[in-house]
Amino acid sequence: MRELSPLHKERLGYKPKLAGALKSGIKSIKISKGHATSAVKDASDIQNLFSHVYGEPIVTFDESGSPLNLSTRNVGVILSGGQAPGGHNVIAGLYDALKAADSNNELYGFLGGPSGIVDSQYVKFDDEFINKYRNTGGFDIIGSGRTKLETEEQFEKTLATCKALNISAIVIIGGDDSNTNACMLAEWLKAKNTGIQVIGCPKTIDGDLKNDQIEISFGFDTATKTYAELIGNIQRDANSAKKYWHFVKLMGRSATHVGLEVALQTQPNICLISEEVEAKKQSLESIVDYVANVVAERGNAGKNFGVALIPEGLIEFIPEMKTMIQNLNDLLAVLEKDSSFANAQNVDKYQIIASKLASENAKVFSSLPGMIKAQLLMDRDPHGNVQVSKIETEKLLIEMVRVKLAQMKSEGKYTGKFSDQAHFFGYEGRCAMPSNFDADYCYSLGYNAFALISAGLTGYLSSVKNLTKPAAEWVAGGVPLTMMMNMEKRHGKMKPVIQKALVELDGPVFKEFEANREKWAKTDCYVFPGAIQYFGPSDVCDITTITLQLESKKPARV
Ligand code: FBP
Repeated sequence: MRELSPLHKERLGYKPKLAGALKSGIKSIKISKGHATSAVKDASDIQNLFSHVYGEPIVTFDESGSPLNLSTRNVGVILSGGQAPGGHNVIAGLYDALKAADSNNELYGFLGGPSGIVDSQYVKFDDEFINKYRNTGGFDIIGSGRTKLETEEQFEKTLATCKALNISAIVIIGGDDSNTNACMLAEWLKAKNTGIQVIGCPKTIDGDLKNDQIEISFGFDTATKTYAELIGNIQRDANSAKKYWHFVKLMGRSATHVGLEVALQTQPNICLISEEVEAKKQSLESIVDYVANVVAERGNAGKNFGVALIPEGLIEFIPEMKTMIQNLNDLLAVLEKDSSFANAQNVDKYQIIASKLASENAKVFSSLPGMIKAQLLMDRDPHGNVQVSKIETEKLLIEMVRVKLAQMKSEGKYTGKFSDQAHFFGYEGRCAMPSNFDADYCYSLGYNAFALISAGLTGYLSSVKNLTKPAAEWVAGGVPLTMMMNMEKRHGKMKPVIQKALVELDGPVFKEFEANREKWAKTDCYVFPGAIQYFGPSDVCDITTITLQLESKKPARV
């Protein structure tokens, strides 16, 4: 039996391309500092809450400037939140920089996410360990988790773990919530004068941790290419058999960056954009009308097939649903403590809930099929979010579209036949073998994180920019985490959080989609991207997403 596939074996030997200034090696890197920064919004609140790490400058690595401090040190690393292709390469880049600086340096990996550092569960990396994971997908090197690092007790335990292992810096690889917590930890450790630094790395397939300084989070490239391959295959199948409408829910907890990118890569007949639904205050009924009209128009032209992309987070962007879910969240927080509710049958729970929700919300809740009601009652994640990956929005839409089409048929407005297939693509993409782009980008982010540590910084996010250019032209540096923060309501209280980047309806990516969607709905313009290629011409293997390419042309906001 073979232990590794031929491709896996070959990829272990891939040498990731490093960003320009990092290429000469950790010992030659110099740092330049810019001006003091301020928070993107609510600056005085953020400054008060993060008085020790607030306002630091953006930094850039290049060949001039001040040298780094490469004294011997131990570093710890944590993978936090959902998997994203390339995480192993962040750790490999960090490890290589750390060992190149001083072979006595040690890298510790905390097991199972942030809880690993609190509970002091760890491994120590060596060459043999790291080499088995180079350029591979997944987070299985040390595992991940969604524990929120935020309490005094967790911070005390983190400090104790660091002291026991003589760790002077922690790298947290995570999304907006994890990096918000990284900033809180950096502030706490600095306020206590511990000398322990915290550096974040921007991770999430959702692509919503980005701003003027961070062009894209890692994993988005590989995940969208993986989904685009699968959607392309489905489109070809639909176009061959000509008998099914495929409704595909695509991951992306809140933002529709994944759906939009996949739509641009594949040109499906329908792609719903949550942010547009919210902006236009579209009701569930009007969304169903839109989808049914596209199906009907195609069906009346003899095309009883098509592909519709549904964003995972859609349900929370439909105004009446959003209001109902907020009311439901508050209610469940109270009912959770009531054991008679916890032990009740689902049908009884629905009645209790309907009787306690505000009347408009009760109406919306009661109108949903039992399957969706049950899914809405499932546990929230540690950040208080509904687990949208478990809500079968694609099936809800199929059912509602079927009813609408039957009505249209009875009115003589629809002469076709509707036969459906439902899919959910999410986990299929989160652990794919990283594309060359993600392998290179992640390795650079990890290597760069060690440069930030060696520059004595804390509360920074590792940044690599100019990503649509060849890696030799990428610009490495760091952005203060406080610069990306603002105050938002969470669990009924105002909290400091990294601002999530939703799809901008006046941005070039949505505009490109908007200009084409009508044509894609009526005619069959399907594009079949095929599988990610790792070897071959650079314009096939190294290109990044359409999103990044379109956004790189947009003038920077001041
Ligand atoms: P992160 O934000 O932590 O990167 O995770 C994103 C994601 O992949 C979402 O797209 C999805 O809703 C969620 O994770 C699902 O994760 P889980 O299975 O832990 O609920």
